[in-house]
Amino acid sequence: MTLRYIAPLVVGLVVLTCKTWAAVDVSMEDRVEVYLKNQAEIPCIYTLQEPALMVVWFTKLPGKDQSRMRIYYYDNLTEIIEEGSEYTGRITVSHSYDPKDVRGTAILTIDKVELSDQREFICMVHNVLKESGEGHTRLQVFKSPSMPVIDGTYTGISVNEEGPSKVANCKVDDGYPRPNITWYKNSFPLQSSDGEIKILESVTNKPNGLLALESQLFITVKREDEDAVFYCEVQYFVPGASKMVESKLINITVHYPTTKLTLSINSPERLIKEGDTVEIHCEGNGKPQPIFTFIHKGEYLSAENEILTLQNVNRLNSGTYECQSLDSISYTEAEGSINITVHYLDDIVVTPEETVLDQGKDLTLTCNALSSSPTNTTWYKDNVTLVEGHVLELHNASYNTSGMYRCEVMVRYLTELRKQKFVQINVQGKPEITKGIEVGLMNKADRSVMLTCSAQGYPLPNISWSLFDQRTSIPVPVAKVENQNTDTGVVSIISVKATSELKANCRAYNEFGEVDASHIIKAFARVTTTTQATSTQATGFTVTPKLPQKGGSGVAIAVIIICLLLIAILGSVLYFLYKKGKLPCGRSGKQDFTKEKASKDDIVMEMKSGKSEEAVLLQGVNGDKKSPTE
Ligand SMILES: *[C@@H]1O[C@H](CO)[C@@H](O)[C@H](O)[C@H]1NC(C)=O
Ligand SMILES: *[C@@H]1O[C@H](CO)[C@@H](O)[C@H](O)[C@H]1NC(C)=O
Ligand SMILES: *[C@@H]1O[C@H](CO)[C@@H](O)[C@H](O)[C@H]1NC(C)=O
Ligand SMILES: CC(=O)N[C@H]1CO[C@H](CO)[C@@H](O)[C@@H]1O
Repeated sequence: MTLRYIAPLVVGLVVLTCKTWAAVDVSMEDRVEVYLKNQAEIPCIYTLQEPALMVVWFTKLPGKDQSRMRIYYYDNLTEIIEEGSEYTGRITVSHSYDPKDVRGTAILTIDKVELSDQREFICMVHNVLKESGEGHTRLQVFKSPSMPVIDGTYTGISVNEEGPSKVANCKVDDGYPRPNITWYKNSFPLQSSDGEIKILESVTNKPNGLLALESQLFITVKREDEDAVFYCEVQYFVPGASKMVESKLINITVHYPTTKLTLSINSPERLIKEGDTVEIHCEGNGKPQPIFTFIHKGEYLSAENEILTLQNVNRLNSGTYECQSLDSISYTEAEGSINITVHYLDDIVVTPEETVLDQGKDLTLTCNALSSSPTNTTWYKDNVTLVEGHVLELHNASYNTSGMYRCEVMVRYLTELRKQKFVQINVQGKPEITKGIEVGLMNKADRSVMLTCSAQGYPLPNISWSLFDQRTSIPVPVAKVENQNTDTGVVSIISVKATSELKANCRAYNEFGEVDASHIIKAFARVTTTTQATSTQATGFTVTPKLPQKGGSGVAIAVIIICLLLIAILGSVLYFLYKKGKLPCGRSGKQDFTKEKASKDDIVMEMKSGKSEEAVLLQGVNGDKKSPTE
């Protein structure tokens, strides 16, 4: 006997000694348990003074007649295993006798136990006096079932179903004897109860004698069952024990009607402005989601079921949006709504529209734009903030007050929503010449200079030029005039050839009056090729102070130093001659000398000006070429 078979034989069995008041005392186990296809051993123990004369094993046939069939015979001479029985070739009996204990044992071993072996086995023992005694053991066969297979109802079970609905199905196969199936919901076992829970079981006897068991669970589904966990557990007997196995866990889909609708906007943290795209979501508290309908101002809107998309909204899209639903099973109606405000900012209106004012006058400008929400208004001029608020007050208007003003309106909590408007303010009055006549650089090639006259005023002044020869007072024709309008005035430019001393006059006028400025243009030195340095020096002294030649003063200083040296040499020669008494001493001689010196210089003319801003002849010598006008 291997250990494997001892265990089921011994464990958990009630061992009954079959004490019949027979001549031979035989004891057997009441029941022997064994797995299908395994080997079963059935011991038969007798008490005799000598080994048994004869041992016979019978089986009791199933059925009513309870008739016995001999399967084995033994005496001290022969051992017979009955031919033609289902045990032929499958059974052996081992005999032993222990004289000390006066006890003998005959063990029946059955190979490859079948379900049909589950029956009673009888052992009959004869003593030498041919008296007998017998015992019997029932052989019990076991087969563990397959793992339980669970299947839930995934299509969705409505809480509105009348009575219990099928929730799950649990199957086990090939077990023996009949296993039990127990259902669990959230770890609590379920039992059939009136109306709430129904469990249907069906057992199938298979041709091989094994059993298949199927259990169906029906419950009256409630809403909270959508979170419940279901499983089945199989209990079955094995030799000497009972075991249980759980199926995997399942959830079920519960359907319940929508009673409440919740509406939301795709980005609720942002305010909605005109031009935005808005998505309104409608969600029911039921399952599955019902069919939704959206209504705004009494009109049905087309939506992609739970989402209503509003493209490029405007202020007319503001208001209450209703969502309605109808449950297709329970016909439960539900309703919800949401309010939407589409913010807007209209075009800016600036008052007064007339923005021409007289010098010295005051003007109050207001800037407003209709909006759905509080706004911030700011006035700017040349990108400098003037005032934060609707009202811009201009006092004591001057030409500096003229210019382009900008008003910006911004929705306070929605800064992307902003608009601006430009306003040109014109201060009207008599023209003003801003800088007098400005003289440009000399063009060496043709000795021309540009004269610029800038005037401000409104209406924009006209500028007219006139030129006169300073000596002869004969008018000189004015060549090309170039006028440019600025924000607040006019700039007029002419080009003159300064071949003789000229007087230029610039007159600015409009309907409020006129103003003049004049300027003396000195003649320019002619540029000669032979005495470059001298002529340049002369130019430096005589031409307008804007002469560009940087080297002029250096050359002039060098020339003066040379002259002074010549004078010193001449002086010493004269002094020598005077000491020698060769020359008469008198002022006339020196004067002659200086006249001669002056005539040597190639000076054509010297500028004279009635105005203080004119260049002074000898300024260049002191290294300060700049005139006060610069
Ligand atoms: C199955 O259930 C029955 C009745 O409750 C019980 O007598 C039997 O022992 C159970 N079987 C198993 C294998 O647990
Ligand atoms: C207005 O401005 C002018 C010059 O800009 C100034 O002379 C005058 O005092 C100002 N008047 C007032 C009332 O400020
Ligand atoms: C300025 O000149 C324009 C044409 O050049 C003329 O139409 C306008 O009347 C003049 N304005 C005045 C104030 O003379
Ligand atoms: C060896 C042995 O025990 N032989 C016995 C077999 O049984 C007969 C009676 O049936 C006896 O006489 C033998 O002694």
